[in-house]
Amino acid sequence: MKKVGIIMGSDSDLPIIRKATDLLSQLEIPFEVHIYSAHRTPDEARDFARNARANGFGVLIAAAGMAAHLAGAIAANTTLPVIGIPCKSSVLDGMDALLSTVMMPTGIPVATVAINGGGNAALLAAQIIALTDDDLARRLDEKRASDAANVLKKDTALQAEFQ
Ligand code: RP5
Repeated sequence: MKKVGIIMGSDSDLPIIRKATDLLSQLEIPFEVHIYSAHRTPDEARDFARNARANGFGVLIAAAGMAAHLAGAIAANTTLPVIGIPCKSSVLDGMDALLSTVMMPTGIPVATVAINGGGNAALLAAQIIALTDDDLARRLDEKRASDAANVLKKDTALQAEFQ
């Protein structure tokens, strides 16, 4: 199975990334996690992206906050699909990172998830890997069914409380 590569701009982004790594582990998808910054370590970020396909990755997830150029910089150096996670920082509530990540020029796409959307980034990566992996597709179907059953269980509890 192809690996998912996760890159974050700073270790301060780790709480958001944990939502992704937890789900990837649960779905039995191999992954690597790195701290490379578009601004602080641009050479390492570029080299990781350029070598990612040859190194067995199928999808890359890039998470960064503030002037978040990481996902775009990674996408500029690979034709693997890149999923961007805009991270909320102490000012501007993550709108800075959202716009920096989502507003890519034509030719260099970044599939941007919600601010702090580590969970959906992992699920989207899993869905891309599952295009060529039927066992993973089945695990994704099972998770959907299990998530839906959990919501309906909560609805049943709510009906009991308010009847
Ligand atoms: C970005 O700046 C990082 O992705 C992080 O979200 C933000 C702040 O980084 P630190 O100052 O916490 O290292 O590059």
